[in-house]
Amino acid sequence: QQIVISGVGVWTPEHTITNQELVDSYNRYVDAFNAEHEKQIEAGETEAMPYSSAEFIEKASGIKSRYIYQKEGALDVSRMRPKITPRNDDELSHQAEIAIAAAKIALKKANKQASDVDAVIVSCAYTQRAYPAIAIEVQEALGIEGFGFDMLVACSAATFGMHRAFEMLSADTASCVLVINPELVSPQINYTDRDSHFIFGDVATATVLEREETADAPHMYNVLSTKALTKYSNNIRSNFGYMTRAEDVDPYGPDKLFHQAGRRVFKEVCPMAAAHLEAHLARHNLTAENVKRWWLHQANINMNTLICKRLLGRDASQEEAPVVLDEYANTASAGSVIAFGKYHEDLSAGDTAVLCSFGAGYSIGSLVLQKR
Ligand code: CO8
Repeated sequence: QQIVISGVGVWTPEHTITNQELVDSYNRYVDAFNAEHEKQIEAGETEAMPYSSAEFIEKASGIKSRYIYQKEGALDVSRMRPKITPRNDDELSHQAEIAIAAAKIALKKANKQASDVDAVIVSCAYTQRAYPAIAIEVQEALGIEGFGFDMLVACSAATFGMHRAFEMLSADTASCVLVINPELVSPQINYTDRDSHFIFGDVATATVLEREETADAPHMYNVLSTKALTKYSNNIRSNFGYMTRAEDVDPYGPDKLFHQAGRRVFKEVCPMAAAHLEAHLARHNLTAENVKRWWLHQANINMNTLICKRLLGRDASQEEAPVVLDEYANTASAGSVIAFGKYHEDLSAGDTAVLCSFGAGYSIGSLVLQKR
């Protein structure tokens, strides 16, 4: 039976931070730190913090700006983290709120009511609590009968969530699945680290998957197949977790936030992703030349350029492999879904396209799609 993606939704926060705003705040923090530690720095006991630069950021990453759920606090040098007001247990949680906003857009695109859905997967890099599942909170708020669960797969959470939906639909354990990626990542960004302060932005994306018999929307994609790969690596890591309280360590320490060996990630993940995609296409007797559009993970412009060069033997155009990094930055697992959401309506029936994530884990997830 044919499984289709019948709708996709992208919810974008209202606040932005440009590279220059980010750098100005970080550099003020550096001045304050270096002044405060002047004596230790002179004595060689402490290293002076280096400045960040907007030019470096754009050149190294392709990022010009990013969205943030709550801007207050993130650029305040006495705080350097967003200020998010806690909500009571009987109020809708922040992450459920943005998940629902994306889900509603995806449902509308798919011509579906919440009552048509019978499974909800919330899949993202972090959930704001362990339980009850954000997916079950979303299910309740939307009035969905059935079941829901949360999944964490960092950069590949969105594709792996879609894979699970594909399998549930194939196995007939669900008839219409909502996969939601509320990537509220800003609380995990170390705004005092110039190597990573620019990388991430907040967003929420959602997709609706169902069998073709029930699907009825103007722009739908057959899922021809899925392919996943994971390989353990410490090069992208966050040690934040529920054990921190018992470990008597600083809950805000830098190792508790996102950190990475970016160069190594770049070197190791690019060839893995290209080989993975070639192998996936080969299953359908296809090569890269047969692919009309690539909705690739959006971590770094140079990564996407390199992967496309490996696959095509040349640069890919913005039309072939749309980039949303400049506006959204890296949004963990949601990047390829944003690219898909914004650039999928113009393809013709029968066109082949690929959606693919790659990153922390390491994890790679792909779907070979065909426009209906
Ligand atoms: N301003 C000025 N200079 C800087 C800055 C800055 N902001 N940052 C670094 N530099 C300096 C470095 O210190 C270095 O100086 P030196 O040569 O003196 O040591 C020099 O610039 C060059 O630094 P790099 O070699 O690190 O620079 P690169 O060209 O490699 O670019 C990148 C750095 C952009 C990080 C690049 O390596 C990269 O993108 N790699 C791939 C990273 C990647 O894809 N990561 C995946 C991210 S994980 C993910 O997608 C989801 C995880 C879960 C979500 C987490 C949410 C919080």
